Amino acid sequence: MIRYNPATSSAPVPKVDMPGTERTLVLIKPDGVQRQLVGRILARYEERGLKVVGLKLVRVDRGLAERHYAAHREKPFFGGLVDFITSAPLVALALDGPNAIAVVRAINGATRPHEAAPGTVRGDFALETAQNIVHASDGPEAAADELALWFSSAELFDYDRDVDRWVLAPNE
Ligand code: FUP
Repeated sequence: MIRYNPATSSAPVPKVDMPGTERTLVLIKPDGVQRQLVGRILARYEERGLKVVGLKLVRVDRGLAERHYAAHREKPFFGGLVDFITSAPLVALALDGPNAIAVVRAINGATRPHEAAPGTVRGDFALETAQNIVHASDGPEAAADELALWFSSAELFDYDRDVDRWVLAPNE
């Protein structure tokens, strides 16, 4: 089959349908904002090709923080985690792309920063598990739940980017 080549084709750019596209939630937590790392971290997702479809600065209340971390409610670190995430504004991000959930988790690195590879957000910027800079959804179900928790539908944007023809493979 002949593949569309954006470098040589004069044909209209085909609409890029993105099978396998996922949407995931990222939080740049209060430590990331306080340490003035928002731009650098956001750039990592953007440079990889992921599309920002939601973005806001939020001072989260305890109710939302407790719902977000409900899976950890019984853990000894739960109280400290909620205190930390409510202590100052954070950045909530919704990102789209092929395999976005796994791609973002790989960019962020391991939960425990001493296990995070250099080149990852946590491997480059964090030392402590309790202050590990970023959160990202860990699967499709968590992503759907967390996106609904953090963003209203009016805060999420579906739009095309011209660059997508250079980032995303066309449909077979
Ligand atoms: P992750 O999905 O990488 O954010 O990791 P977890 O869901 O396992 O943990 C959520 C958050 O709980 C971490 F970002 C930090 C905090 N945590 C601790 O403070 N201590 C721990 O031992 C484990 C997690």
